[in-house]
Amino acid sequence: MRKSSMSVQELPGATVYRPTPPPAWRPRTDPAPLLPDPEPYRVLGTKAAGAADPELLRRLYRELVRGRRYNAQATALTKQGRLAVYPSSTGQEACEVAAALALEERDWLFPSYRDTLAAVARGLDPVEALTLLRGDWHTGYDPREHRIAPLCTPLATQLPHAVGLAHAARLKGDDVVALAMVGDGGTSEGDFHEALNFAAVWQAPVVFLVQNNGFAISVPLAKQTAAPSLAHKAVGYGMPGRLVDGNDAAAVHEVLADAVARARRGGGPTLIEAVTYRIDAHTNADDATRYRGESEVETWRAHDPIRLLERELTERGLIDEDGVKAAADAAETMAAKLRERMNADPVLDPMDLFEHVYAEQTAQLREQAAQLRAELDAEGETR
Ligand SMILES: Cc1ncc(C[n+]2csc(CCOP(=O)(O)OP(=O)(O)O)c2C)c(N)n1
Repeated sequence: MRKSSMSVQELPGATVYRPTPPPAWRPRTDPAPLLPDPEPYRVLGTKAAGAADPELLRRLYRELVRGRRYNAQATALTKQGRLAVYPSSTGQEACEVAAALALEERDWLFPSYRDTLAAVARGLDPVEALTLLRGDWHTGYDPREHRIAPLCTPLATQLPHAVGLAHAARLKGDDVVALAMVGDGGTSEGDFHEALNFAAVWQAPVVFLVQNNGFAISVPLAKQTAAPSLAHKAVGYGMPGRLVDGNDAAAVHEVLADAVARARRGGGPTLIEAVTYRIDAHTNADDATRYRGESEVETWRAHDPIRLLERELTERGLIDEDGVKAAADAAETMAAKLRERMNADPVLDPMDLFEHVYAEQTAQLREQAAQLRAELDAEGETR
């Protein structure tokens, strides 16, 4: 077929679309202050570290060490059949711990499946935090008591929940902040868009923390987005985007604490991208060697969150060998207790199958429940 040299605008009868802004049009927000810095914000190893609270740094260190041990223990429990699955956050502990410590007790955490450590660092019982991953049918803890939403497996669905809670709290006059955590892959979900859009329109007190750990299972970031950075996505919604070194616990804590304070005083939401790396495979069910090389992992090991913080503490004389040993010993004690408790078989009532699904059971379910009851009773009699 011969190509036409005519452009659309030259076609006879074609309407030429030339949008003309109405006279009152103007950008409602100056985008410049919303833009993230070109480089991730760092504290450790810089002059800014001098201003960091030594007690906070020591606490972050203890939590990072405990968190790494927790990841290793939980992964080992999958191999022993005590856990169905575990998505490790080894390498990402700084994000996990800082997220938990940046919140006040009255605030809410909305974690993803990878954020067990954040929940534990916020004070959740280490065994209760694993209930869902153990294969139990419920969450294992009372979200309202701990102000931790259930660890969320469907990607990004926790984000609109966080916005709804934060907006409702604001309408009620409660100065509660919601911190919602999501992975880089989760930013491609419609729920991410809807949550950020509503959060900005309503100026809801929400902080979105994206842990950019390089991969969504086997999909690297470059195949996930063409955005200059994930933090830049904030500008399109009209909220500030911040870029932080996700392995620098002091920097993540500072950036999160600023965003939480801003949200609490009515300044609206913030999107934070923490640049980090998932050292372990996606879960125990994944083989990461199929999509990334060991040399890449080694590069990131050199930028390890625990090593970075330990170096800072040691160089400034804020921790000595005894302090390092005490943190490791406390982590070992936690792991031993976790092993012991996870090795005990939970007592489950099969009749629970019929609970909490319908307010009023259907006739069919009542019939099935009666049948199971009879079978269990008969089994009990023959034992
Ligand atoms: C709505 C939805 N789609 C797909 C999946 C399957 N899935 C589970 S984890 C995952 C990758 C998510 O990657 P990312 O958001 O970067 O988080 P990470 O696992 O790296 O922490 C996918 C696609 C899911 N859980 N939910």
